[in-house]
Amino acid sequence: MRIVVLTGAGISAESGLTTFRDAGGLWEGHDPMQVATPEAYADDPGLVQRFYDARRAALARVEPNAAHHALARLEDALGDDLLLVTQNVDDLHERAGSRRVHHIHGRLQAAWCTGCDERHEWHGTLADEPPCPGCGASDLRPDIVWFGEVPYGMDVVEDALERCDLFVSIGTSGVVYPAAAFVHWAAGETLELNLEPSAGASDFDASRQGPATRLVPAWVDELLG
Ligand code: BV8
Repeated sequence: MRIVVLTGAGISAESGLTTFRDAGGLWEGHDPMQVATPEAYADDPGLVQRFYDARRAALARVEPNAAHHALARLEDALGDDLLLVTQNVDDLHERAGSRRVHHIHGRLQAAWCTGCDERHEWHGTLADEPPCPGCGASDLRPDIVWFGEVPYGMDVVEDALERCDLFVSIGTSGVVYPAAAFVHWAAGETLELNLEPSAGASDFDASRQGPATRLVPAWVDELLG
């Protein structure tokens, strides 16, 4: 059975990471629509860099939860028949043991040099304008897909959705595109697992409401028998 799973900020909520919406529309005290854009970065790079430095530092204080671990177990069982796509920029799927994680919105722990275009694993800060390990220029930005920028690997995602038997959306409000359109691209059955019905809940064949740490392990156990 070929499955595509999409996760959003809701799967990391019970690990203690603020979601986009539930934070009362603020991330680390900032309006994400004001901060997660190329214009905001051009306008005030220090503000944007400090915003991401704070979220990157927060990763050290949180752990993956039962939902992340259940998806790692699913990957062990399905191998390449599972494509795990995430909108999240945290590393909790990887730390739970998932090996193939498709970050369509980039990752907090990566830096992108706008000088030489190289990308680097990055666990420290960027607001202090460190030199690029490749070219030495102080042109490193967060390797994050901002609003108005093109998400990563959409061809792979689109292809997997067109061939899947099942598409499962977990912990996402369904307001950010193109991820919110995946339910329409999926060839197979569609299921939403979310704390509350998302904006696109009615487009799914089935939906279950509750915390991800309860819903996801139960769904994986049901699937694997
Ligand atoms: C693109 C990185 C073209 C940043 C992010 C109108 C005007 C302007 C723009 C647009 C527009 N219409 C469409 C657009 C395009 C725009 C967009 O969608 N805007 C929205 C706001 C309308 N999209 C883009 O610009 C994208 N690029 O379109 O390029 C293109 C298209 C196709 C192909 C090629 C090119 C780029 C979007 C990427 C933006 N970057 N992240 C960062 O993280 O700092 S998006 C950002 O929002 C995060 O990724 C975050 O994940 C996401 C919000 O979504 P969710 O993950 O769903 O989080 P949210 O808080 O909203 O929801 C959490 C859910 O969990 C809730 O439903 C809640 O109930 C649930 N939950 C909470 N707790 C739990 C739980 N569920 C289970 N258990 C729990 N315990």
